[in-house]
Amino acid sequence: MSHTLPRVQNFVGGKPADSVSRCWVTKTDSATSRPIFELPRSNEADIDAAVVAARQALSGPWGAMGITARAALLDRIADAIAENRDELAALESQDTGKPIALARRVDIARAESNFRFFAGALRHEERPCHPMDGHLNYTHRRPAGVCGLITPWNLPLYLLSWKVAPALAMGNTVVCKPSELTPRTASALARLAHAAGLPAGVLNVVHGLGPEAGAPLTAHPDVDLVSFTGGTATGRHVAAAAAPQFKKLSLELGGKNATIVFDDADLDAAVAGACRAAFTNQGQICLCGSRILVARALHDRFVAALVDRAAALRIGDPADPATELGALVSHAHREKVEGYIALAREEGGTIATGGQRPALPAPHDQGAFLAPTVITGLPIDARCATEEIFGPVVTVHPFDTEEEAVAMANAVRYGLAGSVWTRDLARAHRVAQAVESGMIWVNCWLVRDLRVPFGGMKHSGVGREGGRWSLDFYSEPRNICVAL
Ligand code: TXE
Repeated sequence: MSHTLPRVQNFVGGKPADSVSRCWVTKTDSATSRPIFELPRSNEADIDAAVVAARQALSGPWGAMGITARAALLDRIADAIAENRDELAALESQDTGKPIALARRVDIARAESNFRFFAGALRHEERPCHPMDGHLNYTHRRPAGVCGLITPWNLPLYLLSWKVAPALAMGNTVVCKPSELTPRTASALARLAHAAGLPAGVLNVVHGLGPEAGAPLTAHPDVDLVSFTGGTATGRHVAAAAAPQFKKLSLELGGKNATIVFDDADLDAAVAGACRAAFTNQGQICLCGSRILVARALHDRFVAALVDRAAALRIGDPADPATELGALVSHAHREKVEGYIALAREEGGTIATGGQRPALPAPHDQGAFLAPTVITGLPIDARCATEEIFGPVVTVHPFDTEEEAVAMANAVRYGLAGSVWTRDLARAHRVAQAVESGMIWVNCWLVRDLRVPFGGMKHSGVGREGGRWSLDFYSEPRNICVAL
């Protein structure tokens, strides 16, 4: 039977390729419910071919390329992303349902700066030297080898480039398995990187479903390193597959991050920050502040102001540059999020705003949209207040003391991020240090410097990436000791 939808291809050994199975998965535009393209349903055989290509490329011209040439190549990839910004933003917006303005401002801009940053990091890196009496130690780096990079659908090119750029900077080769929901910018990156001069086999992309294409990549005996960003449940499978083979492993998993607002906070700034933290990217960012803890004296005023702000967000066509909130990534994901809203009602919560599908004109009346939702009155240990919902839903809880706020923030299995809003400098530091999370913002949210460590505690992940942490992770730092 002939097909009518465009087809995305894998990219293996420097060339586009169909999957060995010749089977396809249909991708639906979540903002309209229309099928838009097909992607390869790859399996173990495709992963194997990509790993073979990546292993061979390690010893080809890529292996002989020095730091200066590699850094220049990363800069050329950044240039190519910048030159193709509009096309990439349009693909990302349609694949994810996110507003085009967000895709341009955040996703594609950040993908460019990931390559730019690691080009600079490579050029300016200082390596330790430990002199002894009569001996000299110095640190030498080898590439980790073939890297398996598995990425999710919420920030597709942003998160993929966060892994690919440092992996290439350190001289590795990579096999990428992007999310089956958002494959197109990964294929575009492979094409642009090769046009920029990346040798064949260095960057391979294999599309397909997690258990069929992701699982064989994590378990492949010739893959030296696995970097995974995704849900905590999948992260457990990835860890179980990688651990017996002693692969280097980095896991960036879910979060249930607290936004803590004290009674001395600048209310307007705190409400604006909490609203951004709750609803950016339809609440589908692992760093989103999905639980707001507010000093009791401020609670009612805070909720009223948050409700006004949330209800005013412009929701609709992701391709409209004025849109602030787009569609969720899929209809199945919206059902999951709606299930939590129903559960919140059962758990005794009050829906202060949202909770329903917005009325939109065709074709977006068929899309997976959901109004930004603020829930109050839930116990802090309710499932909606402790499990990752990953949608435009936030719960608000009052607290009485600083100690109680910290205890509430820490009473979840996650430990990724959070924010503290107060004018009391000493308290800001105390609380930031007491909250169990990899990252804390004080009077701001999602301000990112690419040099700082990024990663989670508890069930939010294992390891750190960013700046020198990425350089360490994507290489084998070795000590060489010389008798003088
Ligand atoms: O992600 P998965 P899903 C959370 C969020 C969301 C939940 C599930 O709560 O509701 O996870 O989302 C690949 N071996 N986050 O199911 O499954 C998969 O193909 C190897 C938080 O969409 O984690 C995709 O490429 N790989 C998160 C990638 O893993 C497997 C972002 C992520 O998909 C695999 C996304 C397997 N067995 C969701 N199964 C964050 N930390 O930002 C699937 N995959």
